[in-house]
Amino acid sequence: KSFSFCSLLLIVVMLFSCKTPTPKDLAKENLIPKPSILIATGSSFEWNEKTKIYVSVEQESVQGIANYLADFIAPATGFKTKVEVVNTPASKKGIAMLLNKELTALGDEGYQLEITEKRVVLAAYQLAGLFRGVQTIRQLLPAKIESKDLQVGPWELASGTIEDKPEYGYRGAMLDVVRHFFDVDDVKRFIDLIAAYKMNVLHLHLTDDQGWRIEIKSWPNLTAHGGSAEVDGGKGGFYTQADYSEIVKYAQARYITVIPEIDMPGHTNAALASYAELNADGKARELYTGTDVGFSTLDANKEITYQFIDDVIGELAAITPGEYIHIGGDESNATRKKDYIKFVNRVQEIVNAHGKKMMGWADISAANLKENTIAQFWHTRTQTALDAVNQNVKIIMSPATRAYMDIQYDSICPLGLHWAGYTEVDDAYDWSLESNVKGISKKDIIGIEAPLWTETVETIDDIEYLVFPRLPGYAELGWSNHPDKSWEEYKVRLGKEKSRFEFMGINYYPSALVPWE
Ligand code: TNX
Repeated sequence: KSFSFCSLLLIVVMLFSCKTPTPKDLAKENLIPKPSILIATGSSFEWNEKTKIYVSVEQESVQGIANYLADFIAPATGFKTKVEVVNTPASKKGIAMLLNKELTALGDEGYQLEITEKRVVLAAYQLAGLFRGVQTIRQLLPAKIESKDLQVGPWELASGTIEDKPEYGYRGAMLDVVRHFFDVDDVKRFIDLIAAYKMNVLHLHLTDDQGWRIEIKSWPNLTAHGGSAEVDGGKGGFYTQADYSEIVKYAQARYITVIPEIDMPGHTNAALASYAELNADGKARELYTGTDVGFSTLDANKEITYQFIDDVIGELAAITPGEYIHIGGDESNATRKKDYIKFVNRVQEIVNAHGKKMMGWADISAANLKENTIAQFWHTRTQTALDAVNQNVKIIMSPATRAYMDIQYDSICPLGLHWAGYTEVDDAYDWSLESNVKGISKKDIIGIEAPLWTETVETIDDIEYLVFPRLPGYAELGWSNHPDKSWEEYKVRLGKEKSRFEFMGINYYPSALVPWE
């Protein structure tokens, strides 16, 4: 009797250990952005409750990303994946995460992913590369991995090799937190959404006519008064410096740089309402809740203006680890041209004096720019970009007719503006950074940014509706370098993202141009 029990046990044990891996085709997996090189080997790796993530004893810094991955898969799988520090992670059965000094060719954000039946080895030259690679692992798992609730597996990754790195070093999105204010949790959600598609910059538009959203300790009325309004009479709001630091830290953990924008000399009504002395006539302006542009200006000929800017930039630079401070500079229609030039030249000095480089909307190319300044092209007036390039200034591409996420998809879109036409999902994808402006070529461009202005956007659901499904396309335009890139091919991959969007809880626009599956 005991013999038959033992043999039964043996058979059960054998059945479990001999379970053959499911055949899977890595080439058929849905990846956005599309990776540079992918070789499929037809089998799979199964992540189960016993799988561990291994990091090297000499690379403690990798643990943060290993923990991020373990935490990420926990809700849907129910697995409590252990992160173990060992001598040779890549020799273990399981998931290995390694930094490799020899992989310089991958740059800061590239990664290598090798998946066999026994193990997954993710290697990169830098931590940011490991983080981007983790997003690939995430997309290789079934879409339900995104669920916050427990799901039934199996959790298999198709086997093969991926070697991947971005074409452009700057891939960002902008959120206007002025026209309508969004709290720290909304911004974190926004960060998570852009991180999933390997973006690396969050540009925060912090000040405008309707509001001032960042605490400046030396000028407290900017937020006390200037922070109290928004478009259509809402109560506004602002980030304390501690809130801002929390956002920066959250972004940093996702290898995303925050670039804060203080828009000037135009788009400054909130500041002009908060401090009478900043106005040319010495009289404080009323708070503004409309959506006009181009009516406000700081006074380029008053010394207090520069004292003010020095204080603001000084406080902001001290809590901003990234290299850049964005000074706006757009639509300064109420500023005389010679004043505008004088103003931008001086603000550039101030930004540099606080150890930062300046970034501005390409309108700033009217001034004398330093070569380390960056110009963000947005307007249909391409001359602004050409003037910047003629000063050896590099360009970020944000053409309003292609990359503005606040532009309506079509004429019946319930949200958004249409001053730059309509931008359906195919228009958002079917262009290239290099060929958008005649006279500007690849060497002049450091990347792409998709801005979301929020005149019509009030909730995180509104944000998601305009951002998705356009954003994955912008991410791919900045990351992938496929000569055969086409909307026809891309739209199929985008359509397959449907269930992932749903498990992520994204309120996306179900464009009729996409074959949603
Ligand atoms: C123009 S784009 C602006 C913003 C508006 C946006 C609306 C730019 C640099 N300035 O002030 O919100 O259009 O699409």
